[in-house]
Amino acid sequence: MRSVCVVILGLFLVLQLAAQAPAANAPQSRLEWWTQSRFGMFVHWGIYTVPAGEWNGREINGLGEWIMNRAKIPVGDYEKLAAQFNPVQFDAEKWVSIAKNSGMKYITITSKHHDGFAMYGSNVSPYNIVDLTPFHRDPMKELAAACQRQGLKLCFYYSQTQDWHEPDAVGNDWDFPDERAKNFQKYYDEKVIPQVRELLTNYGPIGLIWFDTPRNITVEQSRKLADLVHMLQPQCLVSGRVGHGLGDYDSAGDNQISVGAVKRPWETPVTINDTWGFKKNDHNWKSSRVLIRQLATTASRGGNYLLNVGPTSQGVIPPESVERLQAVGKWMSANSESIYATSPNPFPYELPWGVITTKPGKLYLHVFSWPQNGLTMYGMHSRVQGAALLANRAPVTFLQKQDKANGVAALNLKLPATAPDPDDSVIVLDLAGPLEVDPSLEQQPDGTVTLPAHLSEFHRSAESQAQLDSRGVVERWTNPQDWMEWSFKVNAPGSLDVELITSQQKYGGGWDGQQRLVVAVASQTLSAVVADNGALENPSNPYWPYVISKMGRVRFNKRGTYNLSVKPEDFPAGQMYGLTLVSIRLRPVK
Ligand code: JFZ
Repeated sequence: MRSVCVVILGLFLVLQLAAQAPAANAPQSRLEWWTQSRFGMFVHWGIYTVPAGEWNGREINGLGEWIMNRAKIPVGDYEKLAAQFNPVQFDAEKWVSIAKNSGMKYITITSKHHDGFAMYGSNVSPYNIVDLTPFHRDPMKELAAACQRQGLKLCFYYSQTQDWHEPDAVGNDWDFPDERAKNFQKYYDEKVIPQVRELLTNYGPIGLIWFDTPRNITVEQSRKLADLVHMLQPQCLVSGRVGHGLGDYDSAGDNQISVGAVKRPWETPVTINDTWGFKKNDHNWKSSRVLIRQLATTASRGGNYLLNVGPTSQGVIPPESVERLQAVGKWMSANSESIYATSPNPFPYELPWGVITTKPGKLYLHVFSWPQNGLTMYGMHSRVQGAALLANRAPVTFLQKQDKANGVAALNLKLPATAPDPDDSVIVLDLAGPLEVDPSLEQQPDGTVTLPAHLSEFHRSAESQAQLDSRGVVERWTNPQDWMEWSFKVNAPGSLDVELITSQQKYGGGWDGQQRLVVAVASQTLSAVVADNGALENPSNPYWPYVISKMGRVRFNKRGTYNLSVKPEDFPAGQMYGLTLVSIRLRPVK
């Protein structure tokens, strides 16, 4: 038993190290403040907030900050918005305290978005807020001072490749349709490099530069930008979207929270409604419950949560955003210990009731779905010496059993009847020694077994199109030669219903069913066709629920380790997306 534990501990440490290894190009010290923060504010602010989603009396679909592109507004017309941009209600101290009171540790603001308009006083181009608007102030100077005073890091978003104002840059094909006439290098040398230099010279210490949409930038151009940032401010981070993997950390797709084991430090940018830049008709606000759970979930997967606000042309952060940030702040004031400077979930799989974060000697259980009869956890080999509700330190009664006969190490927590915090009640466990967990997949106390695609042994044929995306989902399984298998432990024998959980594409939309699959487990085989038999909440994206397909029922007669395989039997030809597999789920028959 002892040696098994040591091996497991060893495996766990290796997994932990891999999960936290920084990018080769980022020294640990540069990343430290950032990985400890876990939570930042994104601010999209520019002259696109004057039209606020409407052009010539017509509502323009898409993101508010993309209106120039979506409505194909000529440069000469768009430029006129500058004269109407006068954010007299802008108050840097207020913005920074809204961020700070919600628990955020840094602010990343658009210094220049794709429209090319600099939101700071630039000597490189007169196309900027100080020179062209009646406001004539430099909000970045004021934010830098307010951040210094209130102890937050200021960071700049900078669109390096797209610049719809410049004839030589990428993106504007309505004013500058002749692609061959474009000299990207000239735009890059004469605007991008000197503007990035200004941003890192005139505003004190900058936490990071959030480059975006690398598009067709070359390796040399990405590298020179990253080097320039590090040369001017060695502690300043470079975002993954600088291009060619040259950033100090990875950026997930917008509004995507990865589920798989991400090997590099990563961040997810998230909108509170559906736009980054203010749109007057976008009222699709996420609830504060969704935001709190996304923050905890991102931390449990080792990432940073960058939550966006889109202030108006008056300089006001929408009250709907402020309300929600205040609710997150209220939760953080009691629970931030379970977010800042935490390490991810030590188990390779997700738990049915919520998510886990850790610190040396501590395990934080973020309970989203409050169990009726207390909470039982398997696989905890560390001895627990105390348990309490984090928010008020109320002790939680617990019992830990090491049942060697069947290999189940169970921890039982006795809980009050109702959730103390319906958004996320955090229970903190005090560990007597180093963290030791059993990383193998096993049936959970509620009887379910979840077999995630990213933890399978995936037998891919040479012609396979399938790949694991950054969510930990297998996309484009179209090849009938590919198959998957898992091994897992059954703790409570009996009959289980087998379900296949599939997803839309990473950025939403696109789902193919009708594939016939064979599931083999415990000397039984099930043959079924992938169909839409219901929806399941998608933790990565509230707008695109997963699809449940019923595969049939299997019986396990005794405890033990089993192998389950999924093999194609008949795949329809010519599918565009193929199977997009999240997991196999086995659930006890009611
Ligand atoms: C970009 C911008 O175009 C957008 O306006 C906003 O600033 C956002 C934060 O970033 O949009 C993207 C960039 C990358 C992805 C999605 C949207 N992506 O990788 O999924």
